[in-house]
Amino acid sequence: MSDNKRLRIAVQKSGRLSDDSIALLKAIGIKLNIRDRLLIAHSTNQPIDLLRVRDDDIPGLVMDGVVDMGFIGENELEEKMLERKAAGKQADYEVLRRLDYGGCRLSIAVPNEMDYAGAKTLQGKKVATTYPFLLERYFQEQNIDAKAVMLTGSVEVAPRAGVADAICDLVSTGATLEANGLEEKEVIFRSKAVLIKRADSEMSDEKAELIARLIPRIDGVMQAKE
Ligand code: PRT
Ligand code: ZN
Repeated sequence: MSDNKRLRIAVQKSGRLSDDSIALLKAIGIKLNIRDRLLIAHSTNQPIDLLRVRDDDIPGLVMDGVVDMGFIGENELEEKMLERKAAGKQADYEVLRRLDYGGCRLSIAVPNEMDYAGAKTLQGKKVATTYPFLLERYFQEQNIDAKAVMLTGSVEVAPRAGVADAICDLVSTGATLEANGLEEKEVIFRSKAVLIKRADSEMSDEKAELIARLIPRIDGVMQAKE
């Protein structure tokens, strides 16, 4: 890790984005020696190291220049960007490519029995979410005075538990909402995985050239899948 000449790429250690991100790196010819418990994986044929972390940490690692690139869901990226801006922290990054996996939407859902007549119904209500900054932005855009209640897990049970009136959570098939007696009402953000790069100018020419060689290969792999 201390070798600053090697390109550092952050990937989710274990979760929905891990397998597709690693598969993409392998498909563009990067040989990786990944050992399950280890934070770092070195490529055996390229000057590249993988940093394997929780997805929540990836935007900050890129924005702080700790890693050169990262694979992340746009939902997490946008939320962290808003959070950092609110805290007066540097929040710049560059999107290199939008990828073809990790698709989902961040939606507001309400209990089946709620009399819902548009977003205004949420006025004065509490909405449980893991994405308070994205949700607050939506409330502002819609001129709704409602409260985002932060929960890092089990968001979908919040209404039944009496913690909130509605929820705002990621949805892909909708099965989780249905199983919890909730109905999707408003899509507030559509997300896919993206490959991002640090935006500062500190990057060496060697690293910039390596990235410039990798990107067309990513395009090739994505085109081949279409
Ligand atoms: O441990 P770590 O912090 O790294 O992982 P995590 O638990 O925070 O994230 P993870 O692996 O669950 O998700 C990583 C990223 O995958 C998310 O940030 C999204 O960009 C993307 N993604 C795509 C999803 C989903 N689809 C998804 N369906 N992330 C979460 N879900 C969850 C959702 O929160 C809900 O609980 O799946 C459930 C809903 O799914 P359906 O199919 O029932 O609608
Ligand atoms: Zn996470």
